[in-house]
Amino acid sequence: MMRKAGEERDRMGKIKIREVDESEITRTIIKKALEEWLNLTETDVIIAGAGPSGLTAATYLAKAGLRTLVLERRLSPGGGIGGGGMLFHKVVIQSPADEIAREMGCRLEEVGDGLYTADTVEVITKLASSAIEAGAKIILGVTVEDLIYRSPPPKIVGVVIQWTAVVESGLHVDPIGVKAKAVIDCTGHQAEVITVASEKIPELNLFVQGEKSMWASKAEELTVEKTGEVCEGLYVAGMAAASLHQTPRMGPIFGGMLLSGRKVAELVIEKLLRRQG
Ligand code: 48F
Repeated sequence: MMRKAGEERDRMGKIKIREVDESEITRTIIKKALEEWLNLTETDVIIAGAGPSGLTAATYLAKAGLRTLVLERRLSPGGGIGGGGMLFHKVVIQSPADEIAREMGCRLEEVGDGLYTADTVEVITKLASSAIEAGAKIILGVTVEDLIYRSPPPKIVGVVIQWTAVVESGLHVDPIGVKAKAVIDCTGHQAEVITVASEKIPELNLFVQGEKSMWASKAEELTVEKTGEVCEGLYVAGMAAASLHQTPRMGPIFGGMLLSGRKVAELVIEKLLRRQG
């Protein structure tokens, strides 16, 4: 019988599993989660949304040595990747974003000159594990519901967060604030963080116009072009940039999301690391 190192069996050959006390499990979870949260109350970069743009940005930011926290409302990363195209389990990625996907470990199948496809679950897991291995922290079940700001001149210095379960229950529970040197809205089509900023910080003069109808190529190009700093401390990437700047949607092609995530990471790195020497 194959026996793994450290695996003990009783006389009947049954695997002996370590006994655990319920309170030990509880203590471990609370202690370790709180230890991490205490270190996350003030960080370098907060990314709202763990879709393709957010996960890509997180990988490059963490690789550059910035303390990067990704807050995702749902209980799984991936955003719109999981739905593929109308639930068909494939996404399409075009050059030059295939290089980014490969760098993250995605296996791509070439289906045309410079056009590639990949399985949705593979893209989600590889983007998420790249971000984690680079050192980013992804926390699920947390909704970014507002911003922390200073003025004048207006400057974003953090986010206001709440458990998604609390938001959805409708209970009145005060949220908490987490500070960061840069906040990136990667919340997708709704551009939720920028929308809150436009409603609650009028001096920013922001207006979220909403995306236009589909035009895949133009949309990919413009999403990357419009990715960038919105005001001091606040950045936008992915479909949130399309919503803010009223550029077209592109459907289930993801090259622009990866390029947008990389671009916003480069801008933040430039601002936080290079310009400060
Ligand atoms: O929607 P999503 O995938 O955004 P993206 O990175 O990519 C867009 C594409 O998936 C696709 C497309 C082009 O290929 O059209 O739609 O721009 O990921 C956004 C993530 O943000 C989370 C949401 O659950 C999703 O996983 N999210 C949205 N609002 C919040 C949030 C919020 N307020 N706080 C935390 N997470």
